[in-house]
Amino acid sequence: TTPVRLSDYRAPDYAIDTVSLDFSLAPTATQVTAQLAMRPNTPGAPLVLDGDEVKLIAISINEEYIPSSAYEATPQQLTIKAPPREPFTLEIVTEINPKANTKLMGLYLSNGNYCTQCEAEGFRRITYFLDRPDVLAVYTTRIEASKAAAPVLLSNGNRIDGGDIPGTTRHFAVWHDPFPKPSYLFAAVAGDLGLVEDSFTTMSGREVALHIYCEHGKEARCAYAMDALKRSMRWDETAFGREYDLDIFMIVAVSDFNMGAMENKGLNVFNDKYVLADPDIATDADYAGIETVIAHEYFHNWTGDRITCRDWFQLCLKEGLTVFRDQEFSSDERSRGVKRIADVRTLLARQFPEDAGPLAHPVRPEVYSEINNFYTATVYDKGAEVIRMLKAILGEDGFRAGMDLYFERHDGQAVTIEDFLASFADATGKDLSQFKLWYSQAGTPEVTAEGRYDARRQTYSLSLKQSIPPTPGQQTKSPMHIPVRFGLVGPNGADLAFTSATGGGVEDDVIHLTEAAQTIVFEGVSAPPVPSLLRGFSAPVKIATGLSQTDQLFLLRTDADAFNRWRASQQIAIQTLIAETAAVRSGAQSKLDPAFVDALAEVAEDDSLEPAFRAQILQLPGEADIAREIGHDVDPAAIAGARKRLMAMVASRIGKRLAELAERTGNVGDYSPDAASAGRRALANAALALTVGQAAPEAIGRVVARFESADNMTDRLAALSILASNGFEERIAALETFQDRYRDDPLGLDKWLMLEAVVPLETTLDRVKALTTHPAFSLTNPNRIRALIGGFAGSNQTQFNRPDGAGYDFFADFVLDLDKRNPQTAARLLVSFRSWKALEAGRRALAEKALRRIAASDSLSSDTRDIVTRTLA
Ligand code: BAL
Ligand code: ZN
Repeated sequence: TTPVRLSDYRAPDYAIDTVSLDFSLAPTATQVTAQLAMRPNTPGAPLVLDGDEVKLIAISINEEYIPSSAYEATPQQLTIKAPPREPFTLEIVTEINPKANTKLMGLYLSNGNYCTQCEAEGFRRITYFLDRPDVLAVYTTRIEASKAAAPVLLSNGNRIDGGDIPGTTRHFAVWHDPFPKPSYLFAAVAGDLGLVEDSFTTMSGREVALHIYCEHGKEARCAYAMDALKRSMRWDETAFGREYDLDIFMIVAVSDFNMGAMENKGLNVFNDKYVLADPDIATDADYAGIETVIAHEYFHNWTGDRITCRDWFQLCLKEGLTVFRDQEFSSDERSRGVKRIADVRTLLARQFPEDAGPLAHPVRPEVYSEINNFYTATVYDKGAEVIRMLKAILGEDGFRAGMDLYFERHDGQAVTIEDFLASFADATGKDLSQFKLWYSQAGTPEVTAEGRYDARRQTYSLSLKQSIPPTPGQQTKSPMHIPVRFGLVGPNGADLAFTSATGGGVEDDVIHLTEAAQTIVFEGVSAPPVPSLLRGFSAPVKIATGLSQTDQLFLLRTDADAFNRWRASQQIAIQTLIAETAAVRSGAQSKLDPAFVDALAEVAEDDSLEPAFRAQILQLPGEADIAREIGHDVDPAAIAGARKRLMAMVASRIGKRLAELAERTGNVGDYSPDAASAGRRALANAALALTVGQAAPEAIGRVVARFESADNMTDRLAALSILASNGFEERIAALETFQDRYRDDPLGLDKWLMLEAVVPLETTLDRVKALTTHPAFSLTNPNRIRALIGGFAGSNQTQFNRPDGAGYDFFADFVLDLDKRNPQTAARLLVSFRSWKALEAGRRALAEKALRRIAASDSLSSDTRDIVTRTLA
């Protein structure tokens, strides 16, 4: 495939004002009749429509069939050579095969129900179309199907007609969406589904019907999603002044879905794992995930649907912004400080490695071969960080004024990052030209800080430097605008005042770092401070503060910023674990220092702190976190060994205290998914996980007892996860019990598959291989694949990276096979190799060999071809 470049963007030659679709549904031969009201922007230009595996049945212009010499049709394209120069109606009849559609793009069957996924380029698998986001049309959709097989018929907008078709066993429904939209937001669903109904009154007093559709029998599991939806609708009114606009809002939960969910106008389609919850099947984290995804898709109604992207390079325009909005929503609904820690954990785990490896790309990429591969942590999560920085720079009021102007100016349009930033610049009078580099320069900026206190002058000077490492296609970079939120922590733990700050760039508690190097001199500082920098993680950068462990322990105990207390604990742990990894590799004695472990216990037992925050402090960096920080010549076995030594020391030194803490925090009472109860469970489970490092029978027994007595999925899974992730013998019986309990429940079985895959033992590879033929597994369901294969490659550092390369070989075989059925899911799995260049030489060579074997296949999809090529480059 030829790469697509941002610089080649051209407005479309034709506009499509209205689209009238008529679906006659049948599993293997669905007929689609599309009537398009076409208007030439470039009269006389050939009309080139996109297609993908569609069969053309008939074509007419202004109700007259056109001769076959007037057009060229392939399954990938339909070209009308000389269309009318005046507006005209184009009618196209196509035939598609939903049953054979294993790519899960376009119209497909999931558990016998018809559903669609059109973003990014799936609509062209339904009919020939100008399948690009800057072609906005008003859609009317008629769906006709067997009444018995598909009593429910849904599409975007409001339902305007429907009924039986006399003399047949079929019926129909007609939906009309008055809001112009691009084809990627089209959706249709038909099937036999259960329904949960509710309603919402908007801020202007309009009544909106809320419908959630799911598999029959699962209705009771939709209650939390419905509640989250209503809270999201209210929040968007209060926080952004955004009101819902149709008479009905629908969510459909399906079991086969490539992504988390999809924001189709008025008809969101969801992966069922982001809708269905009850205490027996969902963990606290699942509940939080449902809340976030429900909110995210709903918020897209304004940031994505009402205002959409001009082209796919602008994906972050809707995704980064909408992730920011869902993060803010969850922060307001839960604990802001703890939510920030959780979001930064995700950013560090997913985006930082991407930015540091061969797949690095800017938040707004400038070239792509396959757009499906750009639904990345960089576009989503770093994209959200960019919005957060914009808010930090403009302030609360300036940010809101810019958002208001953006909504006012661009409602109903398909726009760019330039349009977005212009709204903020115009609303606030600020120059955002340097800030804009965040959209075009890839790579994680590295900031160093050095401070010096002058007791005689009572001054503190802080020198900050920034540099951005090279990334593919970008060797040199310019300094960025980095907002560094800060405090100068005095000896008693309170922030010190200062009378003035010279050297540029300080506004309230933010240093605006805009040069490659900047020295700020604070005057009137009464005592030597410990600088607390990047509070709340105010910018997605790496920072080297040069602080001693003593200073970091001081921040851990006293910093007014909860985020930086957490950050200090992680930094100390990471530095300790890096040193210990080196010790393991060189066969040296343990170098672990107990001071940090004692501080951990102190914070964990501090009842003045939120339990959820203390739980975060107790979650020590995982093997992947350590690997990321080491960054090169990574030996996963040595890292695991170092972590094991630390866990052993933690258990021996503070295990008893933590067991008691778990005991007194763990019994929360009847299960409720609220943030406070979830926080207490998280603290108890995190404490329990740190008691088993010596593999003492008593400690393991306590975990087994917790597994057996758990009355909710959170505690059950937490205990089972301790047994599995430590490879304890006791896991075998417990995994068996768990599997049996959830025998008929795919979402429960996913958790089981995942835990089987993360056991850090040599036997795991064979176990995973065997499980690919287990009845609970399915080669066509993305959730099963992500649980078992994704769990193995993404969360089992030692066994995926086996020194003999057998983990890579198995994984490569699996990806090659999956690529034939579902290229999008195969390509996403393959991203597990994104850090292969950072491995030590032996594993690196074996990983490269597996990647080259994938690359050598001549039947790769464009999705997998793109990932493997860039990964190897
Ligand atoms: N637009 C794809 C799914 C999502 O980000 O909401
Ligand atoms: Zn989104």
